Amino acid sequence: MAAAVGRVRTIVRRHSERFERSIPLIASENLLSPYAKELLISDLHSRYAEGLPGERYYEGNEQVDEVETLCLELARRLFRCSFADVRPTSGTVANLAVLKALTEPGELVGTSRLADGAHISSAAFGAFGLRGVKPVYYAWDAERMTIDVPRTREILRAVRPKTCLFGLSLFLFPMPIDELRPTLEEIGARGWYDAAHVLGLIAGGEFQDPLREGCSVVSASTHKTLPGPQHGILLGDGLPPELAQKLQSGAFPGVTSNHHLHAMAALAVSLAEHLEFGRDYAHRTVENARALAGALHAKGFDVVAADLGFTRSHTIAVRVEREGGGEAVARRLADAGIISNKNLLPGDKSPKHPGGIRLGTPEVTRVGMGPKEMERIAGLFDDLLHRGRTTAEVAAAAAELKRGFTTVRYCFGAGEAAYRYYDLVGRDPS
Ligand code: DSN
Repeated sequence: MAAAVGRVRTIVRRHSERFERSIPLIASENLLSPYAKELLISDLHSRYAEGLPGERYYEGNEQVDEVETLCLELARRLFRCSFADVRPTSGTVANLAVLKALTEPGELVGTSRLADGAHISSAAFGAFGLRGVKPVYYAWDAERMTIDVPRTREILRAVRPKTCLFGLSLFLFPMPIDELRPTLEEIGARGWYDAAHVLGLIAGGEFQDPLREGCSVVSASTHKTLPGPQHGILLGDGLPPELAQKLQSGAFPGVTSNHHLHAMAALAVSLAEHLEFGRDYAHRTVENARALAGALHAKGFDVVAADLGFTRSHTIAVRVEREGGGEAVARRLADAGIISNKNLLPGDKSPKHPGGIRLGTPEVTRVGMGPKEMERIAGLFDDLLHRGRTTAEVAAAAAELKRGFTTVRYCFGAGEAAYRYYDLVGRDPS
């Protein structure tokens, strides 16, 4: 089996080298800082700590308690709120904890459709289905890429769900929570916001702040625009104590047994770093998204929401039917070293044939790229998809562009290698 160990190491090394040469444009991905990454291989990885600091079911948790207490303080400070729980192990697990706390099986919950950009948590085959709640879909304004407020008011008044979820995975513009707030109050519904995509932008002051706009609970993953570890978080402000307690018991024992202590410690570092560097990082991430969208538009690509300035987040969407459709284009780009994903866009005829691709700037910003590099990336798209340059030529140009951008920024220890395989033991076993 030594050969298998060596083989896994080789494959992961190849993966790391590939990403070092590539232009990573997945909107939900990012890079960890060196100080956060180091904690993922600390001894915390080997331990159990069920419960809350000071109320554990295992011995040996004194240092874990200190780290988790600090992590909670940092989360409350970064998001200017009174409640945090850092035990959900992912965004979907955080959503399940909220569903357990706020809903009962059989209830109706307001949300957006998958085809309008919602996360799979809202689907019958996702977290909603697991909790046994049924979606009530908001009306969608495909021109403005956001909820259609007047029609949604009518739907909510007719159906009266007790919980309304806001937040998307194709998240171009803030959601009209402020405008819907009077209707939520009228029908007695609680606002819940899935901030996974925009968490770092909210903290950096670049996106709507759902806790200030009337949502009482926020759930999120912590590794997209917040450049932290793969993990989850719950936030709230001024919650009634019984609701805070329900969220905590939703997290444990509801949907986790142990939480992932190494990731929680890495999250504490990422939150501290975002307090220090997050405003600048969030600003540049959005600036880059708009620059990339503008440059693609100028090269004849059908970038969604051109009349509205393309985006106010880290994400843009491009209709690529003319270039061969979402699936074919995403594959061609990946072969040429540009990593994106195919994406359903409103109006697509079949969910099996997405007409678009989704592009995000969290990672290219994290390695120090700016608007000039966004122009160059748009040029690579044009060369490959409009001008007939070969895959090999574009891959070489992408790798050349990336050569100057392989270290992380906006963190302590900035300038450290970002993609390298961490070779702890050196040789392969024999
Ligand atoms: N699937 C992720 C995304 O790419 O948006 C969210 O969990």
